[in-house]
Amino acid sequence: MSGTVPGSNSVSRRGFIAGTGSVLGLAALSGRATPARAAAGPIADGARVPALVIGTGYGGSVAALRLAQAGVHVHLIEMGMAWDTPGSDGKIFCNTLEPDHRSYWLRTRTKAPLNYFLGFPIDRDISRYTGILDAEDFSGITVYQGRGVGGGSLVNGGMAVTPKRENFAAILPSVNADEMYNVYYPRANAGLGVGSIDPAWFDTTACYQYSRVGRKHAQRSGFPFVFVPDVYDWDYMKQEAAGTVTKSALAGEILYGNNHGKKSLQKTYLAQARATGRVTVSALHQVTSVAPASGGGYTVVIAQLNTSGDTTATKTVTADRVFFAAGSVGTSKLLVKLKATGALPNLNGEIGKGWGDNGNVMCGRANHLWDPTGSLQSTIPCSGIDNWAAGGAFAEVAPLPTGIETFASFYLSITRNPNRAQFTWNAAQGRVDLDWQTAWKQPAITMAKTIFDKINSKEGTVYRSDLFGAYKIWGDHLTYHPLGGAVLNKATDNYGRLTAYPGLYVIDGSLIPGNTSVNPFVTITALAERNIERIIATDL
Ligand code: FAE
Repeated sequence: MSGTVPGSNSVSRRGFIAGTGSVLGLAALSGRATPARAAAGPIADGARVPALVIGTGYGGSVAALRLAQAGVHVHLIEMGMAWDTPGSDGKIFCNTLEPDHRSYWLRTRTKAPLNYFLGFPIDRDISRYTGILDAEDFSGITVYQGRGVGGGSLVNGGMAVTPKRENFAAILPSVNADEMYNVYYPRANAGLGVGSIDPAWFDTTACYQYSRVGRKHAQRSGFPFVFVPDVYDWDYMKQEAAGTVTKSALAGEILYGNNHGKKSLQKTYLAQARATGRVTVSALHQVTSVAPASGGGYTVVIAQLNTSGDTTATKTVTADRVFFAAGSVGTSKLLVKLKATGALPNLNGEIGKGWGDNGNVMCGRANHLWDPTGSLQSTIPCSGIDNWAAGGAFAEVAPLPTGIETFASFYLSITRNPNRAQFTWNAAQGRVDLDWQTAWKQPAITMAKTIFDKINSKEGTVYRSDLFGAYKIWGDHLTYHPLGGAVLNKATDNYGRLTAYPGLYVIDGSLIPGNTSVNPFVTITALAERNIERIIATDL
């Protein structure tokens, strides 16, 4: 048996992957995978395990799959829900236009990223529940994150962008770019099931009228317009448009989960990992402490949660190795707290530093009446405007899927904002703070304006001022792309090892120093593939 799954040749030389894993994995990459067979779980109090992974986003899923293929039994610990059971409406996920208790993590009112329309607030009351999208407030910024088995892949737009090679040295300066572009980016793209829209369909389908208007305006101002790959199943979307399957992207589903079409990690890396039979997942389990155990390995304390967010049990387990994959914010908060409170005092002084927002800033433009963007808009963005080299901005042409004609063009810009923040332990409050300031978004706004001031001037249009408040143009209060806090080759060695503590690793977006020049999850996945390969080869 060759044991080869897409993009896994170097791990497969160990010959550990089960045949069923290959079959399920390939099915998964079609986007319509049968759910992988459920593994045993949740983790038992007092257990001793070889490898414990904190978090089930991109970094955690890559670590779980590759460790399991190498013969290691892996326990994935996830604070969010499993998201595998339909609610009373028969659906697992709720719609962006009709948010219910499933939408937000422990909030009693929604906190939509775009929270005004025509100048009026659109948030609504919901019941408190361990919902799928966390809008985590720090001073000066709200950080949006996915909560559940699959992490950010449950809520994100699926835009799967490999940065331009010429920008890579600024993204991860200590990493060999040849290896990344020859081996790990291709492996990540294959593992994630990345695909591209059919350009002929793009040119004719009603649901991308908004993108075509974006293309026209970009090109008339001389900006390169690019198609952006995605993990959404493009064939499924065509069938949605044809009315032959249940609609998801064309029915407003995105921020609170897609019931169909999107190849989230549940259908790709995690399905393959579970199919090895060596991976268990404990949902609604939150790691609160990691400290050296007296007999070797690490004592991990885990709070088991109910759907109100209350702790119903506290479990203490011992793990030979612990992988921090709780996302940039989750991993940084844990490590900063553990260093400051004496659980892991020898973590180095770089812990908590180098955090950035990937330069995210949003804006809308008001088009003329002869430039409608369409009442039917696919929630999956498929295009961008590239002004990175000249102006430091890459702007996604984003949907406004309201169901009515808005005559608005909407954009999420990723900019080269140089500002970096730090996480610190606030002993008085018993929590971790982030010192980001709202004014630190100004460079991002200036860079985004290099695109949109020019387009507005060329088209004779203006910015929308009704989407983020009454008379507020810039969505500068948030990020979707938290990065950094445990930066590679600073807080860790060049492969994510926390060297003061053998057997502790960081393997998620916290390794990346604040910016990826494009949407980040392909880079997070590729870096995790690189690091876990080295760790398996040398540490196990
Ligand atoms: P992540 O995926 O956040 O996974 C971390 C997991 O750890 C989560 O499931 C947490 O619930 C869990 N966790 C945290 N703390 C604990 C704890 N103490 N104990 C147990 N579990 C814990 O991390 N990126 C793109 O490239 N393209 C896009 O189109 C895109 N769109 C986005 C849209 C939205 C609305 C959002 C919020 C994000 C978007 N992103 C996008 C960002 C992307 O989802 C994000 O960079 C990755 O998910 C980060 O991957 P990590 O593995 O670092």
